[in-house]
Order: sequence, then C-alpha cells, then structure tokens
Amino acid sequence: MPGYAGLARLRTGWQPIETVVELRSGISEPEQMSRVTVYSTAHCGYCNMTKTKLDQWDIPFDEVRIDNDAAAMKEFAEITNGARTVPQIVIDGKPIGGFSELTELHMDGDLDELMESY
Ligand SMILES: N[C@@H](CCC(=O)N[C@@H](CS)C(=O)NCC(=O)O)C(=O)O
Repeated sequence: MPGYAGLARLRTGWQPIETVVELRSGISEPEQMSRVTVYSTAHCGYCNMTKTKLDQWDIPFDEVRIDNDAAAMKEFAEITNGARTVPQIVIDGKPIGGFSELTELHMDGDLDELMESY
C-alpha cells in the first residue's frame, strides 16, 4: 500500500486529511473511521512493519500520511502530543506509541483485550 502525502486511508478509501480532522471532531460520520489509526510517512520501515502486523492480526486501521502536509502534521502533533518518530498508533483516540509499543501490547495480550472492548 503506497499511501499518499496529505491523504488518509479510511474505510471509504483515500481521503483528504481535512476529512479526518472533520471526522475526528465529530462533524461527519464517525462510523467511517476505524478504531485504529496509523500515522506514517513514505519509506518508513517501522510503518510498513506496523501495517503488515495489523493486517496479519486482522485489525482494521486507517492510515494518515503526515509527510509534506501541514494539516496532517498538525493533526499528528496534536493527537500524539508532539511525538518525534513514525509510526504512531492511535486506538480509540488514545496514542499508544510506535511499533515497539504495539508489539509489546500484542505480546502481553493487552491488544486483543483492547480490541475486544468497546
Ligand atoms: N521505536 C520506534 C522506532 C521508530 C523509528 O525509528 N521510525 C523512524 C522512521 S522508520 C523515524 O521516525 N525516524 C526519525 C527519527 O528517529 O528522528 C518504533 O518502534 O516505532
């Protein structure tokens, strides 16, 4: 999945980042969004590993490409409280960290628990 700067991949396909900001603030239909969002850039190995793992675990996710796009960067900075690396993974609006934190959550069984709860 290549991904495009300034776009986010939602259930409805690749959308402008502004759509994500609107969805997150409740302006549009929240059901268009997955519970998991991966903030990524191009040529990021950890981002690719994250997406591969989520696919393997059958966890649907949206993807927001933050490179070369001010609106996407702003959204990223706000939701992750100024994280310095990608990927950053957000579940139900809560930032959980990067690839390492995601795999730790999975190994501890906490990711399954988190995804089962709603
Ligand atoms: N421990 C982090 C590592 C992520 C990481 O190093 N990402 C690279 C891109 S693949 C990055 O953001 N590098 C920029 C930097 O370190 O400033 C994780 O597990 O997500």
